[in-house]
Amino acid sequence: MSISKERFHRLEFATKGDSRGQLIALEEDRQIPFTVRRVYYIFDTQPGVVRGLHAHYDLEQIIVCVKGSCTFKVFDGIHWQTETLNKPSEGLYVGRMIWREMHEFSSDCVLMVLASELFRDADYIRDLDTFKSIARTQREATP
Ligand code: T46
Repeated sequence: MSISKERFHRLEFATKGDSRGQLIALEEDRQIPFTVRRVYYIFDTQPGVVRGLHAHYDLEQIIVCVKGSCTFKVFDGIHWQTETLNKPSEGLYVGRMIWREMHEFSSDCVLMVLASELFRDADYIRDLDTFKSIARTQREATP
């Protein structure tokens, strides 16, 4: 068993290549299933660093490794899943209430993130046991 595709999945983007090079376009309601309210990027991550280590109550994101590589470990409260990103033509959709950790950043890694909401500290769950408990409560409340 793995995390439901509705909440977490891999995406493949069409590359518009020609003799000059490559271009990838991400458009709302096409590749992006939400209105993009924020874009941020992560780069210069130092060797051995683990980032993330949190979940979001409400945020949805599309994460693209536009350069280099990095490994995501994600957890829905039941299943852990590991996905490596190493192509600008692939991305991850990470829905609500998914714990995420980013490991094994290459030194040239640039992660671009498209987010459905503005930055809000109160949307973060930063403790794994708290996340497990909230995820369990939400599962039990779902018919
Ligand atoms: C996520 C993963 C993939 C802001 O001021 N605005 C922002 O939009 C963001 C994302 C962060 N910040 C501040 C908050 C911290 O002081 O930047 C600092 C580093 O953020 P954080 O430690 O949360 O970074 P990561 O790499 O652990 O996690 C980030 C996102 O926060 C998170 O939503 O899913 O990237």
